[in-house]
Amino acid sequence: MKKTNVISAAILLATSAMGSTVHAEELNVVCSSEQDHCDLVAQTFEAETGIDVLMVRKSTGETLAQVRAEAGNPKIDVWYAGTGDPHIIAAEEGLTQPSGADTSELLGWARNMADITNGRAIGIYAGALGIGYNSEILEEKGIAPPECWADLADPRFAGEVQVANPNSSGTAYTELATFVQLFGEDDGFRLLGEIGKNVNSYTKSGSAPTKAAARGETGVSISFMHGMVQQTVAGFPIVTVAPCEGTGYEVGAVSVIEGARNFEAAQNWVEFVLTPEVQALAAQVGSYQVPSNSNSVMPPEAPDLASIKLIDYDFATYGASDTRARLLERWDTEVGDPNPQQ
Ligand code: S7P
Repeated sequence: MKKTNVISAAILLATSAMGSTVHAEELNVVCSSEQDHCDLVAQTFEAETGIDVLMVRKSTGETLAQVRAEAGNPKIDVWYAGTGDPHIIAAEEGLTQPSGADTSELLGWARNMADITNGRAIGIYAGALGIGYNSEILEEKGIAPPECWADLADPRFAGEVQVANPNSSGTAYTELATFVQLFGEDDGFRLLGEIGKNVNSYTKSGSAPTKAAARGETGVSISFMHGMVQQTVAGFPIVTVAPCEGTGYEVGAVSVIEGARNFEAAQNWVEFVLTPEVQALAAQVGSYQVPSNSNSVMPPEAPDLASIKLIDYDFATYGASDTRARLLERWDTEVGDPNPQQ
């Protein structure tokens, strides 16, 4: 079957499973994955349904801020992709609503996201957090590569580490929550502060540090491993490290906004992005997360989560509004970004 036919069949199934046909002609989406991943999914959805997609790309923390600001009068219908914690927070705050999508084909971690949020957020992919380094830069400077999170606090990495700001970035919030779960809260913050002395810039978006490392602008990045693999596949000298202490991971999610003006189209979007065929599109543009549909093709480039020492990430706790607010406040006070980006 040709790819478009497969996707058409998936859409047909998705819409008929909901017992509805497509009436809306417009859908407003904020997408928190990479721009080309967002564009490909939106274009495919438009081609299959005839619904116009108006989409902007925003980091996860920024999207949560927008959804909160627009509560009661939302301009967005769907929040697609981005780390799960802020999606869980939006659900907890009543800012999103259940889509009614069928989750029976999804892997356990994706259904867990739906369970925690009473169907308001559903897992679409997973990815582990790691360390990336530019092997040419480190070799040129005679710096021994990192193997562990704790290595990044070593003075040999002075000015060489780049990571995003957890206020705007879901990736960096995953890092913060991972450190707290791995090392305990006080020691986790202590280590974040020590690494902070080596940080040259806190970026707004979570994937920016690895792109900067690929361009040779920084020696080391902290981000999701699939973004590092993307740069390696593209030919850059980026090496991906699974930190020796273990690491955390994200479950990327999709949510329908409470009060969405185009609810039916939003439901169609959710069904669409849960299909194996649409999830498999991501790898075409170098997005190598692990797809949540058990029938989707696993990109061979995707980091093998089973071979990485993963913590049992506590999504219910770290995806709680008060936990995030408290940890971010502590991060601002004890770690902090001396030059916050607007
Ligand atoms: O690039 C894809 C990805 O790593 O980005 C998402 C991330 O949450 C969005 O970026 P921010 O850190 O800027 O919020 C991940 O969900 C996704 O895997």
